[in-house]
Amino acid sequence: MKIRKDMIFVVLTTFCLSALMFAVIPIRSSTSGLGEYSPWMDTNDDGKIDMYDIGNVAAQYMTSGDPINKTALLYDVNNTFTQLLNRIAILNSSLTELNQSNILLQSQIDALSSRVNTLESNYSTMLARIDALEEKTAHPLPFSQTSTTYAATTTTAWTDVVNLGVSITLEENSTLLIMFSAEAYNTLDAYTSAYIYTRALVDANVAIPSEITLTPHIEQTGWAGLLWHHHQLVWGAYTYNYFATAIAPGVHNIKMQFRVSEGTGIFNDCTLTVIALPT
Ligand SMILES: [Ca+2]
Repeated sequence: MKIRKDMIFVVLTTFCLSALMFAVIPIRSSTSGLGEYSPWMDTNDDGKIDMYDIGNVAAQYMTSGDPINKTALLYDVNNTFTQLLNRIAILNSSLTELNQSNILLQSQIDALSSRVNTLESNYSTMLARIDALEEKTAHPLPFSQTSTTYAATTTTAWTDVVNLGVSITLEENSTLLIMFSAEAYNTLDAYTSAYIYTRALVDANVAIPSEITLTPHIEQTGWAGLLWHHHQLVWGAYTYNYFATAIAPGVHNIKMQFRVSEGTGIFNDCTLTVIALPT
């Protein structure tokens, strides 16, 4: 009985090997040559064809079912792979279009940001103009004034009246109205005339009408042996208006100057008022 069992095993094994070879040959013919490794026959996927693979086939001996068309399966796989490649290509195309749309969108965002910046700048400019208009409404005419209690000179050269100068800030071209007043007299009481002259300066320019004779004196003809002579007037109140045209926007300095023909010119309680009239 043992001999018969061994014989049966040998016969079954030989049959299985033969059946496996006949089953493998058509498949290998498309993937591997005779005697070469075929992954289709490697049932346990260990990289070699050995008894384990034969055992796996033998274990399925005499079973039946629907056979798999491996070539068709390969075609299906290839077809699916091709479809996947096509879909990848379509996705790549969509991705490219998306990138282009993103670039366009970013460009539009940049342009919009630039316009927002311009609007913000214009808004700031508008606020500044509103502030300027409100300031102009509150103070429609720029003006400045000052005063001093005493000033004197003994020179015939132009001299600044100490503490009788102002600065004014103009927003537009203007005519300046310069108003000066003082109590004054020339202390020299002699046979010669003694005057006080004044003028106004806008920055380094002499305001219109240049110098004026501020203080008068009395001329008296001779009688009873006296010569023709003069007398000063003691303390008189004087005022004079100057003006300067086409004064540009900006900060300007206005001051009074005086000089004498001789003697000593004295000012008390002087005022200087400057009003800007936009032109
Ligand atoms: Ca194997």
